[in-house]
Amino acid sequence: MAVRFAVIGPPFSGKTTILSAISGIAVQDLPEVQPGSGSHLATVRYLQDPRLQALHKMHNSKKTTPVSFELMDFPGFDLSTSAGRDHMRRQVADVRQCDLLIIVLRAFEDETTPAYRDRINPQADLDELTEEFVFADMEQVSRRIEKLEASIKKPSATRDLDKKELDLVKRCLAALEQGKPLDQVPINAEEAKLLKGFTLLTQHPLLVIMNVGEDQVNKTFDLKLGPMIKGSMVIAGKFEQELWQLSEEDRATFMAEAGVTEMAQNRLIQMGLKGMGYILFYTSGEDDARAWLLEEGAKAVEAAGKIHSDISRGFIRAETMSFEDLMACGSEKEARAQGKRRLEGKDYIVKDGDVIEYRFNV
Ligand SMILES: Nc1nc2c(ncn2[C@@H]2O[C@H](COP(=O)(O)OP(=O)(O)O)[C@@H](O)[C@H]2O)c(=O)[nH]1
Ligand SMILES: [Mg+2]
Repeated sequence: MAVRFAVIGPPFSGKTTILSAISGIAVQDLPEVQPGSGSHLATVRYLQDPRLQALHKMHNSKKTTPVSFELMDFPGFDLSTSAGRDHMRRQVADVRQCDLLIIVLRAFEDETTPAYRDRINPQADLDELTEEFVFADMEQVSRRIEKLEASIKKPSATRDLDKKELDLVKRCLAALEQGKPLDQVPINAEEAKLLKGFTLLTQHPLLVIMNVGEDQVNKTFDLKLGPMIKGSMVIAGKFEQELWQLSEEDRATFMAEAGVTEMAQNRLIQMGLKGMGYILFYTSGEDDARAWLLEEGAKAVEAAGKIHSDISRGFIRAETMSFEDLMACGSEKEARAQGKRRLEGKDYIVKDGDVIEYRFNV
């Protein structure tokens, strides 16, 4: 299962530039999802993961296997015309299939690039888009309410279930009408399952990227995110895109000059993982240093299943160290001597950065 980020926003905000800046793939080499569609898909191998790099170095591993993400950018949503809004509605089904939504807002100044609505106003662009998302969700929920109200009038095998769902969608509609995110709607486990099936836009984690010029990297923006948005970050899209073309040495020089301390790929993935509720754990040795994606709160035996079903089936124990402990000790052997390498059972809740070696028997 690949985790997919949707990159969305107004026209000319720099969505495709951001896709290139995060993936390191030049714009002309980004594959189009459908020829002429204006949307691109990039697979991002998270090679800049500092922990993975350190593990690789410590074990002198023959290879490194990072986690991969898919980034899909969409044509700009022009909400200034009804044709533009219709166009956005047609894109929504694809956006909803993504796990995380990233809104790219334009803050960079450039005379040669037309500005959406002839203005550079990230706050107005953000408010307009989130409002439109709420509307799109309200439409979807209202259609469901109509359907359920009709169906519960007749006796049917699903009538009880339909009643429960109707109650849930009505509460969702009420929340949307008040501009509240759906994760604030109190629900039980059964309802959570139902809700998941709706894949409403505002149910997704939403993040904001401010696409700025190189000279604005350390400027603070007074952007009001509102309750729907889980986080924001500033990226100099064009500048970051150009960094990939440089040698490591030149890159460091340019970054220092611009006051950029960490490349956007690393920052975005960190924020994305947090937004989606995922963590990374690692397996590492002479053959391979490898990062694995895991849902936050998952147990050691579930993490084992990500690697191979045999390992979860024949699970004996998980020999676990935190990345920090391993680095502080300098080797597995020393970590064991200092009691930092623990023997964990099936139910151990894996933590972000755990380095695990499984013992199993099949
Ligand atoms: N000066 C400057 N230009 C940018 C920046 N980001 C994008 N652009 C330019 O803006 C234009 C539109 O960018 P693009 O990524 O295609 O926007 P999209 O329509 O949102 O995908 C292109 O000519 C980019 O080179 C930036 O950070 N600074
Ligand atoms: Mg584009």
